[in-house]
Amino acid sequence: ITRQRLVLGNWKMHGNQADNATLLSALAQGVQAGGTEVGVCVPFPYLAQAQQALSGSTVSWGAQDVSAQEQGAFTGEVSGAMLTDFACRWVLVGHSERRSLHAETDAQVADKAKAALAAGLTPVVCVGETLAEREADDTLAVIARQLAPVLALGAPAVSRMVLAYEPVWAIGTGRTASPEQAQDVHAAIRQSLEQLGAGGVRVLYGGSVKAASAASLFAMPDIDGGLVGGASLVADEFLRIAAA
Ligand code: G2H
Repeated sequence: ITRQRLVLGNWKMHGNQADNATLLSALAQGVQAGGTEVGVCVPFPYLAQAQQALSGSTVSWGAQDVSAQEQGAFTGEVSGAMLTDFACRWVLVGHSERRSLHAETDAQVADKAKAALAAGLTPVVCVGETLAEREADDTLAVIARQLAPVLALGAPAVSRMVLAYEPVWAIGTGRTASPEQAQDVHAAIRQSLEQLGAGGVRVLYGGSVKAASAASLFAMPDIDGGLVGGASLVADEFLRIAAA
């Protein structure tokens, strides 16, 4: 199977209308059709701006979280249907910052992925171990535990997702996993996807990806692209990562 390369930006809680306008127009102009697929996951208030700036370009957009609920009395939450209302393609679910700072459980992350699919979005399900877990040699067990409720949704559902491996110790720390370290985990994830019958699912690497490190990471056989935080806020850097 050939899996189309994908590079997604995760702006996290950064941006303002003026800076976004510059960044989005640089991306709209800088990404050509036919190569690596490129998208950005922006804060909720800027979805309309992203939609307006990127419509007609080859760059897609999405959000960084979604409610597991369809609608109702859930103050502060945003539903999948609201995201598709802004023509979102992607939504991150289970980013480590959501898991650690908002106590999202593996089961809740799977529920969010399911809700995203039901709304017609592509969930990008993030998994990854902490430094303590890696040092205790628990990496693959942690990834398997995090993925279990997601894989339990079954092959037809999982086939419509993207996964992202983001070692927590590499996030925003400037410390990237080596291509070999990342590949080891990606190979294990790939194996579980194949066992399920969802081998076509793309698995992105995330964690301090920079233009300088992107090419060697993306050269690994089971790394299908990147989920890029800090470096996605600088048009030039992000475009160089997509080109890698
Ligand atoms: C990991 C990544 C994007 P950064 O969180 O999701 O961020 O590239 O800043 O480590």
